[in-house]
Amino acid sequence: MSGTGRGVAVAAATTCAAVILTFGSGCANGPKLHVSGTGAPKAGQGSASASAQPAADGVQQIVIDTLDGEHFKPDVVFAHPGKLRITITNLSVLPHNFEVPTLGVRSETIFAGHSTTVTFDVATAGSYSFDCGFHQHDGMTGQLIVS
Ligand SMILES: [Cu+2]
Repeated sequence: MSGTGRGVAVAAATTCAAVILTFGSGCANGPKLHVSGTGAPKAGQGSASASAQPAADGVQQIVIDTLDGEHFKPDVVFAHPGKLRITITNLSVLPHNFEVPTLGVRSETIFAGHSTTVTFDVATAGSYSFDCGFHQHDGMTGQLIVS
């Protein structure tokens, strides 16, 4: 089921925010798991950057919040080549999703108060744009920077 080493593998799992607790149970970094918002916000945009961190199972992971005003936070995510697990938590009232078009990644729709996790492999360093398929035209975009 892992699909490691062969292109892009996408797995999605849905729960209501409880998925964060699941991750936390096996993570030595506990309180640091929720790393969104560690960057410096830009005026008027709420822009922030954060780095994916290895979980107990060695997979890089990060939590991205979707906020009112059609923003991702963080909207600049740093990671290293390899497997990446992203949990998107929808803190806004609108439904959102998470897409990395150039990697063929697209989460299911995430409704208010819910979370979804996508896991995929990024083999090549580079800058990958991500977006919400519903609101990308409203500027709900971000950058995944793999180096
Ligand atoms: Cu959206």
